Amino acid sequence: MLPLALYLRTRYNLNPKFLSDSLVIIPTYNEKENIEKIIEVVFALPKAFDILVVDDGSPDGTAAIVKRLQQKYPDALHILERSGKLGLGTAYIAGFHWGLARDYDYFIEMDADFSHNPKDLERLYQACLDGADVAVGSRYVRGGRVENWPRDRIMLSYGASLYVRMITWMPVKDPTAGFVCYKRKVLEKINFDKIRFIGYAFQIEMKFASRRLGFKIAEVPITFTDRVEGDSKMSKNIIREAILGVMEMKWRSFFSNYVE
Ligand SMILES: Nc1nc2c(ncn2[C@@H]2O[C@H](COP(=O)(O)OP(=O)(O)OP(=O)(O)O)[C@@H](O)[C@H]2O)c(=O)[nH]1
Ligand SMILES: [Mg+2]
Repeated sequence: MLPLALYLRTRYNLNPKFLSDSLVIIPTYNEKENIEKIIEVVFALPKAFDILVVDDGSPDGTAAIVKRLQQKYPDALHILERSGKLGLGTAYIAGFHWGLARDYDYFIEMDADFSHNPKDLERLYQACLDGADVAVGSRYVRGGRVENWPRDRIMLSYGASLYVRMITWMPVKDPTAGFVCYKRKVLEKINFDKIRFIGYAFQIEMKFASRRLGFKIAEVPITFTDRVEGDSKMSKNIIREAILGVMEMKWRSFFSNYVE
């Protein structure tokens, strides 16, 4: 199937939907500097990935760029538009629902800002083929790296991962990672109504839920690079949400799982 996809793509500039079993979900808020480039890089990979952009009404016109590109990739590029900035977590959940209603087997979360290298998509996918239910692109396993982040941002991120591991006992070295491949069966099992976080801590909770439900999580070392273009959306609120929220999440898990 793979060589056929490559042939059709290079020879006829086709990216037929039926050839892709994987959906890359990219949430966007004001990513006009990055979105076109990242879409092109994903579609230039040897393996066929479909893309769903979940845009929260970006004032900078990110959605219009995606819609223009849809004319070039009508079968493989999709967009879900929401009315305003509703948070990363709910953007992903909307994307999961969209993809689950279609016949994808693998769902990959990826940022638009090139912090996640699209070339690693295939390694995450491969880890799932090799037996993981959830493959995490990890900065903090052997071979993983962070590039261009100021020291305090690395400390914050690494500190957060230690804190999460201490509270949750989750054997995941990079629990806040946002570059993750989920098998369909994981997303089918998790009841998204039980996911409380709507901001960045959503990433922690998704891994926690997967683990709580007995799914196998593997970490794949990646190099994470700070965004070069566009603006950060990180804020103090995000950090506040996470500190208490992680404790609450652990507490709740004694009484309920993520199914009902
Ligand atoms: N749809 C949607 N996307 C969001 C929202 N918040 C952030 N994003 C996107 O989620 C991805 C990750 O956000 P970033 O701002 O890169 O967060 P970060 O990597 O922690 O911080 P910086 O790289 O320093 O900006 C990017 O593609 C953002 O455009 C949101 O509320 N809704
Ligand atoms: Mg980023």
